[in-house]
Amino acid sequence: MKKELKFPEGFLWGSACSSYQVEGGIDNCNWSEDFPAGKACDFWNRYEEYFDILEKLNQGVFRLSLEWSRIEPEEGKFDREAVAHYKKMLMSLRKRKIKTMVTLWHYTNPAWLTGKGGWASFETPTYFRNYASFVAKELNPYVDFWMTVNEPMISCSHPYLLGKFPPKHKYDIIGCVKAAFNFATAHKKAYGAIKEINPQAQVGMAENYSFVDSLYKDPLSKFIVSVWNYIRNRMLLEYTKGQQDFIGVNYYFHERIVWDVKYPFVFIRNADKVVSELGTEIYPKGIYEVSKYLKKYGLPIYITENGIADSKDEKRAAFIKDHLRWVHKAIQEGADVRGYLYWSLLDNFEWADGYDPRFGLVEMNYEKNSFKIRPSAFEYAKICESNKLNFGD
Ligand code: IFM
Repeated sequence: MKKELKFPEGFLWGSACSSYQVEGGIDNCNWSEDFPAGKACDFWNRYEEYFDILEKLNQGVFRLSLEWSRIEPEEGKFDREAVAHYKKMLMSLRKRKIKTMVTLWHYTNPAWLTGKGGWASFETPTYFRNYASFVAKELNPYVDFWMTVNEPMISCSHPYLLGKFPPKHKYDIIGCVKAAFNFATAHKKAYGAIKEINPQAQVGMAENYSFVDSLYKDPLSKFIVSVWNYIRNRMLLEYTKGQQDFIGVNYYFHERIVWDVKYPFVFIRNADKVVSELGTEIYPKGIYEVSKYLKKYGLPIYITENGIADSKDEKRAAFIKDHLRWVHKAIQEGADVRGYLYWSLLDNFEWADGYDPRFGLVEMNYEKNSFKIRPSAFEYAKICESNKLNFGD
């Protein structure tokens, strides 16, 4: 049976990327020594070619990030040429009538900030505010949505507890707590700095929200779910209340709390279910649960990331449609979701996992410096163009 799901008028369709993952030539940041990204997609030079693809795929919004280490390569010294380059990128999107979503910080710090203690230092929010203020003065006319920081909770756990991201500390609980506090403070300061320049600016942050659930329904499991849910999905929002104009949702995870001999860990992300190539469970309904849960904040919601590592492009089209079906249901039930940005436009540098995971609507051939639009991208383009989802075709 055919079924058609219409999205609200003006719903934004697009995709996202971040500077270090695509630009190439960034060698002055906290990642470049341990995890050099090299030339990446050479986005810095080839952005016009990639923006042509956005147009071809009927996308109306694009999310990119600014590289702090390019803009402020030395403490207090701002590079006007770098900002002018970003200005050209944003103007090109504008010319193409594509809305711009700009992230100020997506995992990378200028190298000089590492010497100052990075995100575990209480000075960092002030450095961040200065950077935000400089950038907002220069780029304000070309930005539709500002996002201060990307995935602050992941940026506390992975660098300070799990040792996966720089500075690769393990079980540094104090570092982790300090970073959480500093990210929230940095957001608030940057929010204020941008609003000083343009009180009408739309400013938010992108957080990695997870649908937290338990496998068993005993009181202890339920209690752990509520505590973990607070830490994972609420704490930062509560602390920055009144200083977010919209909520940016990056949705990838369904975390179940389990007490079971089969699973030696309390939190599992994959209970023998269908997984992506990175081993994460594919759980489309979670995007609905998260959107419904966030409804209580009374703010517009944008899905600022949702995507799958799928090198053969076998699961991507269904992945997008299945998630959108649940987004649609959340909207029907009152969640104010106003846009969906697929992660990512291009295959790119997936942090500690390097270049193997393939998230792109566009397949990169890094050796040959060439690229090819994947079939799933054209499926997504139909949805972007028609503003609706068809099943049973
Ligand atoms: O590639 C990352 C991105 O930088 C942050 N959110 C999750 C993506 C996929 O793992």
